[in-house]
Amino acid sequence: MSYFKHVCLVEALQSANTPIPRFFSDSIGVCYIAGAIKHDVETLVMPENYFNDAVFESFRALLKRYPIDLVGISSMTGAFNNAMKLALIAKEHGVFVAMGGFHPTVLPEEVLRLDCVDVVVIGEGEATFRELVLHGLSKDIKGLAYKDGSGIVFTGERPVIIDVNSIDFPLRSLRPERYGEKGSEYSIDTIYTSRGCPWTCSFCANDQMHKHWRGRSPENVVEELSMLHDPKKKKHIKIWDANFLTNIKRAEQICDLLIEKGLTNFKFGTESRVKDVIRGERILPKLRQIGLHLIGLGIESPHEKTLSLMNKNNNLEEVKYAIELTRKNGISTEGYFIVGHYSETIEDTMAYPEFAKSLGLSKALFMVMTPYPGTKVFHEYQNAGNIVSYDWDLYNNYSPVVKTACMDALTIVKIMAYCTIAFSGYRSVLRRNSKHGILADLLSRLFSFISIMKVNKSLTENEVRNSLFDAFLMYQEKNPVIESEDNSFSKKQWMETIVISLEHSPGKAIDFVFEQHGIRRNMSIVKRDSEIPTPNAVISLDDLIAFSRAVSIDWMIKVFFTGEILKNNPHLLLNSARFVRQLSRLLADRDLWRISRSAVLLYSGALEPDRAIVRSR
Ligand code: B12
Ligand code: SF4
Repeated sequence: MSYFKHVCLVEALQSANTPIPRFFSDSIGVCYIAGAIKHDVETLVMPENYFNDAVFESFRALLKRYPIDLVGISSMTGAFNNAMKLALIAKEHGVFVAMGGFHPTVLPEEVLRLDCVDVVVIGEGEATFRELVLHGLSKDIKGLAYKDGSGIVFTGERPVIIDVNSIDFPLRSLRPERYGEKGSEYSIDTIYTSRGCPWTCSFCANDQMHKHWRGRSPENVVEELSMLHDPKKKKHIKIWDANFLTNIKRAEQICDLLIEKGLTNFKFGTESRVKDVIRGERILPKLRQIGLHLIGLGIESPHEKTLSLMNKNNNLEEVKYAIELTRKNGISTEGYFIVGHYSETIEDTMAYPEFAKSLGLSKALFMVMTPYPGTKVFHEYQNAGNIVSYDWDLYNNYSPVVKTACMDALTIVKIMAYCTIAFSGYRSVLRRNSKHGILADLLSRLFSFISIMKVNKSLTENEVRNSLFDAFLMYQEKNPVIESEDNSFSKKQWMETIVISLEHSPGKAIDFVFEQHGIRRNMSIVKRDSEIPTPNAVISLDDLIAFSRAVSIDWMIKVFFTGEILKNNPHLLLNSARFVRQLSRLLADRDLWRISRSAVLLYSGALEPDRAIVRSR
């Protein structure tokens, strides 16, 4: 008979969720913990609603409904304040609280300073948590830290799990319904085919938790995938191993088995190291065959010196070659870059987007250097006095918590915005054939830049406005005129020059001027300092920020999820019962109406700026 019998597990939400669907968590970490104890307890539950504050209410309701005697909370650093809230709620109900995951593993003393946390599970939690459930708190269970009368007790290190095939599959069925799909049926889901990583990049906390690389056998992986496979519904499975391609032979065997068993109705995405892609050249066609469509590569910087300071163990030639290989094999690549390295200057950093473009990446994400506790960069930046904030809510890769020798925190944000703007380019805008098309395209780009900046709760609205505007001015200085790549516009002549202004405040604006000369088009960006009202379409940055406030991240996540599921499975729309259900759900969504109304106002306000005045009255 186990000591704890009624367990609730919950992954604390990141305080700031980036609106990038691939990075939304599927709570797999806690599903692993659930898998380890599923036969030992009478009650095993998880609260509803991952992506908004309703999780707290749902958690409270579970604590009232079941006789929960143990709550297990998972926390990364950026989620720690939410983890604390959950622990406080559990304590209000007098429940024993265990916390695990990256943040408590690295900073157990800090976590145990809270009265609402009873024990920290350090490292991989399956075996440790199971022993805790079975026997209750004991100094004989390795991998725990807890308080006793005289201070904090560390029970000794628990080694990582060597036989990773022995780990129970994550108990996906425990997850609550998410946008109409039950926990084991998620169309967008995560799998780990290995644990750990053989490398030690200076900014990564991997070696605090999962340590060296251990791969599951191909048979074991394919058994789990066969449970996820649905011939009628294409699922998007993220292979979120630290490095899926560490063992190429193993990856190839996984492909072979999937092909042999006909388990190929998947859309896979994964992350890898540049060198592993090169080593894996031979199997790229097979990876494509099983449905791999995207590989994320940590490129980090276009400067060799920085790469070597970060212990990246690859050079820029290899980066170019790896991307060429994936392109040849029909696999898209997404590059991750970190802005705010050591002694890189503003000029050095402004080279990022040009480099990213030259690589032919499908997407590039520019993030800011974030020194997660326990990493090498944490100590380096701390020793140099360069960490400017220990507010864990800001540890999300988009809010700068450091300064460098050459940039203060706000400059780092501006440069991040600059990189995003400069990478995104304007060639697609130039393909639009009407003023309406151009305006809609520009608005959606600006909205996505603002949405990423919104994650940064340390910025005031004024700072968001200034940073974005300054980033455009920096872009304008470097790129006063952008030419269309396409030269086939003779049949679709713009009738006139089209001008759209981005207004910072009265008398301070940037004009985007679109011109057509025969078969070519171009866009010039011109700074304008004049209070004389312009006859052009005007996008007010204030209106845009107000609009982005109206659209919650939670709502965006819902839209992205639904969009992704339908993109992978257009036939679902043809299923009339499902279609009617979807449609009626959509029409009943009040937020949709509210947001559509704000979007129409923003759009029409841009076309006829006077209407913006009417609206604000
Ligand atoms: C896969 C991965 C992701 C995935 C999945 C993340 C997720 N939430 O599950 C994706 C791509 C979505 C992702 C996104 C982000 N990630 Co990430 N990611 C990783 C990666 C590469 C591997 C992690 C892994 O192997 N997990 C395997 C699973 C089984 O482990 P686990 O979830 O940690 O759970 C185990 C233990 O932690 C423990 N445990 C966990 N919870 C609990 C709870 C209890 C009660 C107990 C007892 C035990 C326990 O037991 C579990 C089973 O062994 C690591 C780097 C690395 N190589 O480790 C970075 C890493 C975890 N990510 C990190 C970060 C910062 C992020 C982002 C915030 C970045 C961003 N803004 O985009 C987002 C956050 C997204 C989110 N909503 O959670 C940091 C975390 C550092 C920190 N101290 O917080 C890491 C370490 C990378 C780094 N920079 O150092 N990430
Ligand atoms: S960043 Fe990637 S390659 Fe580097 S140590 Fe972390 S998981 Fe390994």
